[in-house]
This record gives sequence, C-alpha cells and structure tokens, in this order.
Amino acid sequence: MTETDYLQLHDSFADDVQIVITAHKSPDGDAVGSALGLYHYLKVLGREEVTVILPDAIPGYLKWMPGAGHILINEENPEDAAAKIAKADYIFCLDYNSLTRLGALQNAVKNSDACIINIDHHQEPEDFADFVLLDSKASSTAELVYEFLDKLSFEEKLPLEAGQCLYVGLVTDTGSFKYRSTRAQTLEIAARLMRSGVKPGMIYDKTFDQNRLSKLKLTGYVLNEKLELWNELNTAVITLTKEELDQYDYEKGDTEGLVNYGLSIENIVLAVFIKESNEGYFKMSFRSKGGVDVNEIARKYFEGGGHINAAGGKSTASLDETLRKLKNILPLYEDKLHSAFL
Ligand SMILES: [Mn+2]
Repeated sequence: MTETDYLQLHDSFADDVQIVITAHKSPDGDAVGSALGLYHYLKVLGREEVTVILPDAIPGYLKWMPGAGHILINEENPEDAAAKIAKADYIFCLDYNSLTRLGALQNAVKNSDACIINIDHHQEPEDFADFVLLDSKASSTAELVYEFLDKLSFEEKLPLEAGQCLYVGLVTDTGSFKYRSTRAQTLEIAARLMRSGVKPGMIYDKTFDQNRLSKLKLTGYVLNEKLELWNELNTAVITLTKEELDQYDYEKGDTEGLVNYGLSIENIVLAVFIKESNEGYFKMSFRSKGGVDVNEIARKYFEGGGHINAAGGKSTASLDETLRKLKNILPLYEDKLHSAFL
C-alpha cells in the first residue's frame, strides 16, 4: 500500500460504498478480531453497509466479542452471503492470502467485481487483490489492520469495541505476547489500544478463562495418554480420533492450543497435532522453534502452510499412514531439529 493508495481508499470510504469483510475458514482470534475491529471502525465512519462474512461458525471462546452476533456465516446462510458479496464495492480479505482459505465462499469472491483489499501476515501470498498490505513479520493481522486504519487518517477515533476486537487478535496470535513474532510495534499497538480503553485482564478472562470442564478433561486425557515423544527427532506428536473427541463432548475450539503443550517440553523443537475432522481427513497443526520451518513441511507434504514456526495442513491418508509419512519426512530436517537451540 502506497500513500496514494491510502488517500484513494480514504476518499472511497467517505462515500456511500458497500463493504464486505471476510476472514479464513475455521476462524481464530486473529481472523475474527481483525474482521470485527475493522467492522466497528467502518461503522463509526458512518458506513452502514458493512458486513462481516465468514465461511463457517466462530468458536465458542470468541462469541463474547462485540459484534460477533452480526457475523454472517456462509455455511448457515449461503444465499445472503452470496447476495452481499455480489453487491459489494469493496471486499476485505483478512488473515489469509489464498482464496482457497475461504472454502465454499471462494468462487463468490473470485467472481465479484469488487475492489479486493488483502491484509495478512502469512508467507507466500497469492496474487488476487487490488490493494495489499502484507507483512509476514507482523505478529498478527490485527496489528496490520491497526496500521491500515491509522494510515487512512480519518479523524474519527477508534471506538472501544474495535480496540477490544483488535486486542483479541494480538493476544491470541502471539500466545499472549510470548511468541517470537511479537515485536516492539505489537506492544506499542497494544499500549495504544489500552489507552483507548481496552482492559487486557478483561479480554484475557473472557477469551481464555471460560473453559468447559469437558475441555479441560480432554486436555488431561491428551497429556496422560496421547502425547508421544519422538526423542531422536526432538519432536512431540499428539493424535486424536473422532471417537476420542466425541468421548469428551468435543466442541469447536476445544483443542485450540493443545499442540503448544508438546512444544513446552524440554528439548522438543517440533510439535505436531493430528486431529480427525468430521469430513474424514486428518487436520494437522505444526508448531516449532528456531529454524525448523513448518511452513515448508506443511506446504510440501501436507497440503497446507502458514508461518515458519506455526502452520497447518491436512492428510487424507489413514492415521497410521499419516504418522508413517511424517516419520519418513522428518529425518530430512534432522539438522534443524538438532540445532534449533543453537
Ligand atoms: Mn493471524
């Protein structure tokens, strides 16, 4: 985005335009936080015609967020979503950089005549937007949305609701400001959000400390029974089948963060979480330390991608075959797996 781009968008948003904000499927705190943060700000500008559209439902731990009830879910309401997208003048694509991350929504966006604005922090972006604000060093898309709104230089102040939503994006994507992606700018923005009224303790409580007992018991089960160490590869692996998830009344979001337990073990530099999805394939989450590039592993071998230390993928093979494949691939990264701490 150049200064001229910002000026042009500033003028456009002062007009009566129809705006749609999208984020990726299986939305996380950053996807929802960025989308709703932007939504609340555009509302303050007087843009009544702003709609947040997500491919599928948001997880329970994010439902408290201001504006969450206004999100249009494509899976539940495809006709309305398609109609809004067809009428849109501007479509924001937040926290993803490939239209495939929109699932069933992707064709509607691809075929739309709207001006597309892509704001994201994932690696290896695809080229589908008219305006891009991409920075793979940013901690979160929320950080970039804040920068975007700042540079649009409207006089209107960020409303508290927008600040709260953006703060959720920051705090969830940085593991409460502890991941290496946290940079000085991240904390500066967090401080500015606090000055506009955001209470970090309140956000933390509403987002993280509202567990159902069954979710905690699932965590206990995983730590007791399902956490496997491949010590020769400094790797931790967790697997969960649908049957196991059902035993613990699994709800969307319940396994969020489980993969990080693997990475918290001494000497472990790669953690892999493999979970059976409703569609029958296995979803994979990768977390790593140092130079172990899980974006590459996910992209090359498991139809996914993400960041160097955090990525997602999938496997349509059986669980046994998936584990075998992983065990065959990891020795290729042996050097990195053994030197991540150096
Ligand atoms: Mn993100």
